[in-house]
Amino acid sequence: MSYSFADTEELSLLRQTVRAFAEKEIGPRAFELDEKEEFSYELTKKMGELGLFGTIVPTTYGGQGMDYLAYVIAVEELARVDGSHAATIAAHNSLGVGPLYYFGNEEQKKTYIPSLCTGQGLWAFGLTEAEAGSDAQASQTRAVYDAAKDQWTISGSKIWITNSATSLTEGITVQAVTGKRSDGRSELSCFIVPSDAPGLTRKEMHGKMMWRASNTGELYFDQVKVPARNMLGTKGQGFKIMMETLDNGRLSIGAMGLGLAKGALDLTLAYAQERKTFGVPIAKHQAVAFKLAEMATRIEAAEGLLYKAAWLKQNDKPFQKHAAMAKLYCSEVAEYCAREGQQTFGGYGLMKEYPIERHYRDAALLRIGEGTSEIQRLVISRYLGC
Ligand code: COS
Repeated sequence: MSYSFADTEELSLLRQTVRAFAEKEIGPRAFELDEKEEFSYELTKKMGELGLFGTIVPTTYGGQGMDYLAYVIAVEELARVDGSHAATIAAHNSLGVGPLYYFGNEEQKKTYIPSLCTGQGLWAFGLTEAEAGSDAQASQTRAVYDAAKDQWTISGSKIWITNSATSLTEGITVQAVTGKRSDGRSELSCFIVPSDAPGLTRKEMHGKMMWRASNTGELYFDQVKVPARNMLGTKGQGFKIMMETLDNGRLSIGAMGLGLAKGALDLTLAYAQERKTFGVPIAKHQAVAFKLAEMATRIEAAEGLLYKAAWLKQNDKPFQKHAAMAKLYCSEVAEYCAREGQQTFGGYGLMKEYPIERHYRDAALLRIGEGTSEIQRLVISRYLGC
């Protein structure tokens, strides 16, 4: 490991534990779940038992009290074996629990967070809409206040929301327009919406090329009523809550990219040492050896960047630029390693029963989800003062 701060006994033990779990429990089921596009309740429960829910939440709210580096390593080890299960954990921790923990008041934290730290409950992040993706301020979902009843009525829809359409989903943090700002832009606020709220319809989305065993939902809000105490943060703070949550989420996606890249390298190296052409293992041909060398070098650089970003975050230093860089670079390295790995596997790399094929598909999401590569470049360039 490149950084001594990531090389402690505790972190090594955590890595070994999550790796052993992912290889033993997830690996053997990943092909079938991907094929059937099935979210596994059983594996989700087991990931809960392992302590992968509520990772960075302090133990006072029922969480595991891990630091960010530990969390990143846990996500990385899951993604090394399977993107879908890493996605369930990454989305739940950073996008689900994150806003409740960082922006919830004491009562909200005590009410909602403990059951989300066990694997028995999931929470989703309701930002994206059909017409509001990269332009996240363009939400059309509206919330109207009724002073007589001291409640908000939410109408609209959300799309591509991870973990939102399972029977474990306890609620969603929803960004909605609550008025107009003096500069003419929409005033955006966030609401805690329980998944059983009357008027809320949650529908599983199918037909994804990647992360096929992770749950993705479409949400429809037909006059959904929530009491005023369900506002998260203050009126008009919604967009900042969403943006800060995405800053943290970028560390998770970086971890997924790094893990996927490492998984692709491990698979490719093992195959290249086994498979023979022209009388020798293909790893002995420079055409293949150089690919492996390039993959390993890019992985080392990605790891350094991601761990630095996580270290900055956990030490309360500005980390947002590094998080965007880590998300951008790790997702590119993941795609590179999956593609070069697939090339090395030749025809076998095109067959579904070879995990490298799944890595190749799963990598595609990383440059699109939680802010496209273009958005990361926009964010980084703004930090440079462009
Ligand atoms: N943290 C806190 N506040 C932030 C912020 C951040 N990271 N980024 C922006 N803001 C604030 C700004 O300070 C500004 O505040 P004021 O209204 O008080 O001036 C406000 O938010 C609007 O900022 P800005 O004008 O920069 O917003 P833009 O509409 O230009 O959008 C981008 C900024 C493009 C970066 C944002 O829309 C974005 O991240 N889009 C991608 C969304 C995304 O990742 N979606 C995928 C979700 S998958 S889970």
